[in-house]
Amino acid sequence: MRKAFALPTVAIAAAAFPLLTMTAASAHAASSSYQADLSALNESGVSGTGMVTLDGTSATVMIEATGLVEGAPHAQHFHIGAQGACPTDADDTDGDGFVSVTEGAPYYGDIGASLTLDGDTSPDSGLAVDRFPTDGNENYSRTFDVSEDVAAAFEDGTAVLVLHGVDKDGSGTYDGDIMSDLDPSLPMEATAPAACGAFAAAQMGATPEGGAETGAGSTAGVEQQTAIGVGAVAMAGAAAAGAIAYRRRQAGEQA
Ligand SMILES: [Cu+2]
Repeated sequence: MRKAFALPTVAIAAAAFPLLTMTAASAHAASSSYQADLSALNESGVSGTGMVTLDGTSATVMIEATGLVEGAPHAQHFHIGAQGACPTDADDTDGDGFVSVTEGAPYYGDIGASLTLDGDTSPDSGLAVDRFPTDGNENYSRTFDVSEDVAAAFEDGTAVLVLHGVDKDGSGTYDGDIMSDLDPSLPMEATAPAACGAFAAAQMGATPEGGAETGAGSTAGVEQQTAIGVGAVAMAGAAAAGAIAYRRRQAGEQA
């Protein structure tokens, strides 16, 4: 019985070895992936996830979020240059009932990139309300070049995803007497942060599929998956061989 199991053990080791080789190769890939889990601010009820694959300064950005104000533009940015963290509703230091962009800045910093639907993505488009998503349930995807500062912020852990715009009084739109700290012609509801999440390096398995069209890194990911598949088949085969050998041995003993 010991002899029957020895062969499958060798087969499993052989199947596992190419998998380890592929994982090592993937670690040298040019692109890096980052994930931000969004937490609600200003009692927005917003939740979601941001995924970024960075290849040099080319960023492929995917955001899925629910609970945003339907039919109203929500500005969204990479904020950089501070702690790489998010405020909480307790950070309403001026007591006006909102955590404003100004009150959040010590945590997440200034705008590094504007995640618009089209056109310019620089900080200059920070309040380009006609080019931001207006869906209550957002599904954003865009690839564009970010500045060296933004790319560096992802690498050093200070990049933060912030979605703005919250209907705090439940009127169905942005309104109210308190005006924005960014633009006094806009209500505070239009610019106050609705959700925030700090980016952290993502696991290989969490790489967004949308990043697959660019770079050698994603190709390596596909190859790695293939290797896993081959390895799994080989292991299943080895297990089956072991089971057959075991049954034969059992049958031999009973006969
Ligand atoms: Cu912002």
